[in-house]
Amino acid sequence: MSIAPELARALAECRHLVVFTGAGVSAESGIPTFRDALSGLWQRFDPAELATPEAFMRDPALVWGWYEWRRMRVLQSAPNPAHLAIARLQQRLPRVTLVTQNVDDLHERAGSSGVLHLHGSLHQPRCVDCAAPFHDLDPQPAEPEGGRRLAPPHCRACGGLIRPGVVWFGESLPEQALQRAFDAAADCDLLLSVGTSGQVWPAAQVPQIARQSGARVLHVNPQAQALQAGEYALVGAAGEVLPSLLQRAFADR
Ligand code: BV8
Ligand code: ZN
Repeated sequence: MSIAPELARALAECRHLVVFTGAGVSAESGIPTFRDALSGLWQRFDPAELATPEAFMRDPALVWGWYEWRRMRVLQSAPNPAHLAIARLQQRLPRVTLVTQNVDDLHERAGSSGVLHLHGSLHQPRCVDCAAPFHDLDPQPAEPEGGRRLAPPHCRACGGLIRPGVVWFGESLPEQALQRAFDAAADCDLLLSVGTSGQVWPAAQVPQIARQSGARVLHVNPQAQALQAGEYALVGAAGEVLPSLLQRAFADR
């Protein structure tokens, strides 16, 4: 992968970097993305069917089974070189704000800190009724018997149903995380967008705000995409591209 020198220099000399990640950054950890034609989870389920509060209230066992299956996949996976390169950026640069759409904890397990989760986390289930956090998740969730059904547990405090700690379609994003992501995008001089199709709102506004505020936006994605002024792309898998980019940027530092 040949990295344009000016992009490597822009990274090395960056005052405030925003890293904005989507499901693609976890792809090389073996976690299917939502929209990849072959393996995407979206391919297997109709999003309108499962990732909504209505679906959960209509069929809690179907939705809870899907999330437990995904949590099992995450527990069985490990951070890949893309997550590790991003954690290294946090150590090398003066200021890095890491914003993710992902609900896995692979950035944290790679050593990143202060991760802004715009869509919540698989590891923070809570009560539908009293919102109490639920701490008794099975550390080794089994593959739900017979497909995807698994009855959710009940809240220890009020007996309500436990739901996944993610933001479903139609639900608003955590206000503080979203505002901090927008503020960082407006302040940064470079935004690294890794592994996202940019189809989900309002998260998709983060790179837009950066570009409109005069920052350069560098996309890392195996799919080429149309670029606007101030946007650049390194077309390839994040687990290969990011280590090369860091190597080039910090080789003589
Ligand atoms: C809200 C948690 C309202 C759950 C998720 C029309 C216009 C604007 C908005 C809307 C609209 N119609 C509907 C909406 C609203 C809706 C929305 O955006 N819909 C989309 C589909 C159009 N948004 C919402 O509902 C949001 N809430 O708007 O609330 C409101 C307002 C006020 C008050 C109350 C309510 C909530 C959205 C959050 C949904 N939850 N996740 C779960 O995980 O199950 S979104 C889900 O998609 C995941 O979080 C995922 O991260 C996210 C985005 O997908 P990507 O991460 O980009 O993943 P994707 O598969 O799409 O792409 C992967 C990319 O990686 C690809 O480009 C691929 O090429 C690349 N890749 C593959 N391999 C690699 C790679 N890249 C690098 N390396 C590799 N190896
Ligand atoms: Zn409760």
